[in-house]
Amino acid sequence: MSDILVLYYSRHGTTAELARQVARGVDAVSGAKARLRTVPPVAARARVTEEIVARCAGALRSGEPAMLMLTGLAVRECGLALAGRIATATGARLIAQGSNARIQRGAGRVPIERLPYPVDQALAVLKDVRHLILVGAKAPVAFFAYPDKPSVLTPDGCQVHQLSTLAEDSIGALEALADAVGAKKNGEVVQPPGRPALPTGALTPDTLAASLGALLPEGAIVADESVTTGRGFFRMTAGAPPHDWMNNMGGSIGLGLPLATGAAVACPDRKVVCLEGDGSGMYTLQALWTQAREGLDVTTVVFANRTYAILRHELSGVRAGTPGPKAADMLDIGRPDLDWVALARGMGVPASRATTAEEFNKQFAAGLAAPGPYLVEAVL
Ligand SMILES: Cc1ncc(C[n+]2csc(CCOP(=O)(O)OP(=O)(O)O)c2C)c(N)n1
Ligand SMILES: [Mg+2]
Repeated sequence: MSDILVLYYSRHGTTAELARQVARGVDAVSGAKARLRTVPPVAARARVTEEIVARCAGALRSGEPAMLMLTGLAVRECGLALAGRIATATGARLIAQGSNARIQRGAGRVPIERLPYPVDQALAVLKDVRHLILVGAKAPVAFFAYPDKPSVLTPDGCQVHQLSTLAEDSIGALEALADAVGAKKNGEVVQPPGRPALPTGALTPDTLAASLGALLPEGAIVADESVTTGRGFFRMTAGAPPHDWMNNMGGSIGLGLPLATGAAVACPDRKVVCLEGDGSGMYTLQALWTQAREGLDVTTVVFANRTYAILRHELSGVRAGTPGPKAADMLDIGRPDLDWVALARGMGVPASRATTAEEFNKQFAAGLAAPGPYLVEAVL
């Protein structure tokens, strides 16, 4: 029988003793020999050079339109506060990368929008920028190559300055840049509190956004795989009480439900809200059973538009012509329609179906009020 390795962090004095106990347990149960190893401390992030900070400060002082594009630690509360001070001092605009692992947002924090996914919208946002300063972010490019549209989203004549990479110390870099441009402590403009009114009428991406904005609880953790339905969710939730927002980072699928499950395990004292596309949700719906079994406090909303809407948009974006019946059928997830209420209940999660904004408001609020998992199928 091979040895079993027990890894532990040695940050606390009691950890080593606990790890020894675990190892003795492993020995007793498995008959194997447990070996103990400490996990090496996480290496400090590399600091950026003074030259880079000076170059970025020069760009900000040039008088030409500048923008900071942020991600990683720079879109947590403290990074955003520093970026906000720099914006106040220099007139630079702020934007987050299109995908961000975790943004801290809501009332009292420096508000930030993400670079839009659709190429035309992204081009419009970046059109006048002459200096783009990347803080942990990568230079923006289109997700796909579309005929007659650029892949590089920055306009001609825009200089791109990399203040810090994702692996580097973005917070230290922002502190140094704030000093270099004479940004004032507490000079940042923060988001005032404000919620939209509860929406009425048809259930649409806009009314869903308003309902989220009206009801999102303080301290919520949002796991967002809403794909096309959620593109306007940021605007309507900007003034909600402080919360964390986690996005899918790329072209993978099925992240939302397990991400919400993990967040609820990690933070049992916070409400987790999972925003899930119906197509994406089908890849990992067994996470609902874990939520039921572990009594996890997750309210899931499934956007039942009965289609892979994004792939329809992409097909027309690459000018593939009008899809024939076979191609169209590949993008459709009806026939039969998925019954998310039955799927959720079948895994032990109480659920209901909303077809109007009024129904959604009531059911989403009920889900939030329940201490365990709940699922709302929002029929679009
Ligand atoms: C593993 C994998 N398979 C397929 C895809 C292609 N894909 C991207 S988004 C998507 C469907 C998203 O559908 P849904 O969650 O219903 O959101 P909607 O587009 O309807 O808003 C698919 C199939 C992918 N990105 N990864
Ligand atoms: Mg869909």
